[in-house]
Amino acid sequence: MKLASMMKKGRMLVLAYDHGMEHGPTDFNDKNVDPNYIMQLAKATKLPIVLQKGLAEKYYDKSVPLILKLNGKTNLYKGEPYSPPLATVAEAVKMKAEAVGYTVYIGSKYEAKMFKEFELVQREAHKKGLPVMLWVYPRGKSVKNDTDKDVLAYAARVGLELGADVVKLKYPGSVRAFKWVVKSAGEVKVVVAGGVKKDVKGLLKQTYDIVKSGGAGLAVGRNVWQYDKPKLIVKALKDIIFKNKTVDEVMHNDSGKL
Ligand code: FBP
Repeated sequence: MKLASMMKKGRMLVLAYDHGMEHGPTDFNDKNVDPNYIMQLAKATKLPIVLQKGLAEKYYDKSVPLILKLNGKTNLYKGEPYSPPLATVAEAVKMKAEAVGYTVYIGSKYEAKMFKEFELVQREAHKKGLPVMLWVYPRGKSVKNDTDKDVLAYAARVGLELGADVVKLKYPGSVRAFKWVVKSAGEVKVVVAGGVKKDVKGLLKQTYDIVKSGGAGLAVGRNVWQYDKPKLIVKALKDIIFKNKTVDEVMHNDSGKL
């Protein structure tokens, strides 16, 4: 499905695969370390995919929408987080990306620098008609709890203030808290990162709660491609996000398989 039509309908499911940069191959196994395997998965499930420039140049085959991630960092340095620009909107346009992705770490010592750099990206992307997905991660020594309801609501609001079209956040743990986060984002769509691999039921329940709270869905990596049967997981997530199915319905439909 085109990214624009997902955004218009207010429901989204996106496959994230920028972990090789953010975490290193430690997240991968023999299969999913191969970007070709992930491209095949995206193609089979028709999911938009998030890639850094290097992977996009070598592996992206235009079979699904591309969200080109324009900045990134490793997790080797443990100081105040800063994510430098690594690719441009012009490159995203050249690669026929349907959106660009960017991370800002609010609360970091380098917040102001990242805001300034993002401002240029946001303006250029909108000039070219590309929506912007903003990873807004509260992080750094000033941030005591990055899943606190008020901290995440602040992150959502910052995304709105900065001109993002979609914000990607962590989940605060409850429907009540997430409703406030979504409300704080105004018209900006809110998607949630999957985080470390969960048990299937936990993942589906959280996804159901996200949608119930007014969230758009997920931009998910490990909780899809670390499973043995990622296509079944995607089908279940799609049923919840796009077809409003319940966890029980989804588990029942695919009982024994998931
Ligand atoms: P997951 O669904 O695997 O959590 O991926 C979401 C994501 O935002 C990726 O796009 C990114 O690589 C990673 O998480 C960053 O994780 P963090 O900075 O929290 O370690």
